[in-house]
Amino acid sequence: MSVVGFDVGFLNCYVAVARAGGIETVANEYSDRCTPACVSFGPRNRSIGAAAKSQVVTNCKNTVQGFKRFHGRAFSDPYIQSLKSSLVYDLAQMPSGTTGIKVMYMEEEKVFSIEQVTAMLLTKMKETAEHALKKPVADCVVSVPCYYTDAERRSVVDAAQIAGLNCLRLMNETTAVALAYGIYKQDLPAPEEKPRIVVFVDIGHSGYQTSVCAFNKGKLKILATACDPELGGKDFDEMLVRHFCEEFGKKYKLDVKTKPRALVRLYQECEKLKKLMSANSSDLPLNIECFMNDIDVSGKLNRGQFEEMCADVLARVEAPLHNLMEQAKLKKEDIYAVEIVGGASRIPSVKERISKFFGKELSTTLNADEAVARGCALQCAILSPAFKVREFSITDAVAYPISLKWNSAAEEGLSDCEVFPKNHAAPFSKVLTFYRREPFSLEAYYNTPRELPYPDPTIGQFVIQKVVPQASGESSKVKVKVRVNIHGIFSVSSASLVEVQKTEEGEEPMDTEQQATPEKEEEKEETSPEESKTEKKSDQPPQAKKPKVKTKVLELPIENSPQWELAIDMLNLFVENEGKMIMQDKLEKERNDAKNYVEEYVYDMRDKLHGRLEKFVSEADRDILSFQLEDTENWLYEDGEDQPKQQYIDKLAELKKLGQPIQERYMESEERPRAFDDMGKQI
Ligand code: ATP
Ligand code: K
Ligand code: MG
Repeated sequence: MSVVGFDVGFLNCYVAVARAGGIETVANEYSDRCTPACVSFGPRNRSIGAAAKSQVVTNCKNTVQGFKRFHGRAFSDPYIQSLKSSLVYDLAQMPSGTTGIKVMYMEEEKVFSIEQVTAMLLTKMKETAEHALKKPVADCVVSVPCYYTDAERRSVVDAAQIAGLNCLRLMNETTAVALAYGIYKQDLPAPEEKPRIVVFVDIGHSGYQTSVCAFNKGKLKILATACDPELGGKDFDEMLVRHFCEEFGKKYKLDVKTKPRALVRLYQECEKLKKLMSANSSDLPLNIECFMNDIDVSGKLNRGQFEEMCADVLARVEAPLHNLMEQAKLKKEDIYAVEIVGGASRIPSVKERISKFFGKELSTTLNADEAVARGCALQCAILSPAFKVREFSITDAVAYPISLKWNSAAEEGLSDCEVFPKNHAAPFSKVLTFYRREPFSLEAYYNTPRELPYPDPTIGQFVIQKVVPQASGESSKVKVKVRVNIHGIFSVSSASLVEVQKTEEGEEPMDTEQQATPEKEEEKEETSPEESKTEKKSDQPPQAKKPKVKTKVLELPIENSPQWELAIDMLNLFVENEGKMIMQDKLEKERNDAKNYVEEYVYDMRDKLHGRLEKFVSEADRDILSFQLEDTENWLYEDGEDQPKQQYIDKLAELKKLGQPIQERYMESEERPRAFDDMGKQI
């Protein structure tokens, strides 16, 4: 059992783990707690995270960033098509119609699905967690934006599986933040008291999420969420890039947009400048050497000018806040605190807007970068039977209203019904009743297409199979359980047919009211958001006056076809391929390490031969070894630059054959006087 939380950000990822001391965010191999969401493909291996980010400029066409927004989207999606031209790497269509990326890897052109790319990132984060915990990691909780649709969520669950992870929950980012906020609070109102209402705002690189949450002792409930999936730090970068492209166009006659490499560098410098401006309101410089055509460029900007050019972006901060308060039907006075997280929440003018809207100071009690990962790790700890944490119940909210439609039995065309309205508690199950003689199909869809950050409102098709009439020829009562599960994904989780076996008076049971309206649903809401234990398998408890009915419940198979589902054989293939690529990276690392050992030995021995080893080697032997060291050094820069691992191992052994005896003589002479010393002490 591992207790791990992963914040998979658009730009920055964080890993938090639970250890004896509590929850902590852990650092990667560069001693950095932030791992860039970046994967770079090379002729021999992949680089992931910080190592990949350092190749953004040098290997720009094969280094992918900003792929979080490709999940669960068709390649033909207008959004993907509009993004394509602004990316320095290529996209491609997967056989299933979803989005993939096209790169050169192992000297071949390869297309990877978005699930595979995110899996690569997760592989890296998994290693970071394993290194910290010193044991294998599988169980985890992964964050997703609260505005993610079903298809996007399923795609992330698949990515986790490809990385060999067992994702116990996909957690909405703002809900993770709410948990990180609430679980340690000792002074929350008692369960029967008026809850404490807190607004959470997360503004990252790509998205802007807000939620309003009600806290009582031992529980939290998300009341509403409102988002702008297209507002974040990147939009501010965009404005800066546009500004400097124009300026450099005039000043240096450079067309930056034509050179991907220059553009990537400009983005990097603009992001740095934007961060500096958060702390500094005076004029700040932007200098790039050898920017394009060997020209050095420079410019400057201050915060006032920055805010002016970002006026349109800043104007979008308020709308989701309005929307949030309207949905929750709350007044500003009801809000106890407004907690902000996410990197872009550090921009002074963003903070100002939010603070002004609520008419109060913002709280920054949480770590703006790590709160999401910490919340995920806390959730994982709660779900893990092996870990003891304070009881805390988490009720999330459905992001978009979900409806079902079906062909009515009476052949009156389509019927439909909203099963989960917006902000309905989740996870949650409901039981619907249908009267049918034959198999039937349900289509689930989001009924507010305008709200969706997605052109296709379809969630999926679900066919209830093996439905047959009763022995009497009447329609059968079919109970269908629909669910928004712990990941926030809709499913038809089970279906059963109630078979009437016999009645005491030999009569058919009549439920006239329901028979008259065969398409009417009977909804059974569970009191607890978790799977209900009280649900009865067969209804109609025997009553004295009514004929006695004996029923048998038959489970029915369901054919699930969620939109953009990754086929199981593809998933298995991706799992297998990820394993192969991990192995390839490992081999390549070993090869590089073996090469580095040779290099280190050459430099180390050369120094020592003229230093402390000098007295322990004859002049003739020293000359031979010196010559060999020099020879090896030259080899490393020429033929030896790119050789199989064994070549380096052999080379090192060859050098050691001469070097080792010298070192042994030195060690011996070092040891001898010390041995005498020890003996002296004993006497
Ligand atoms: P998302 O939540 O959209 O998936 P993310 O989690 O990767 O993205 P964060 O790490 O929360 O995003 O934030 C990154 C953004 O915050 C970047 O645009 C970065 O430039 C910006 N940022 C970080 N620090 C500052 C700062 N001091 N001033 C201004 N912007 C900042
Ligand atoms: K992040
Ligand atoms: Mg984030």
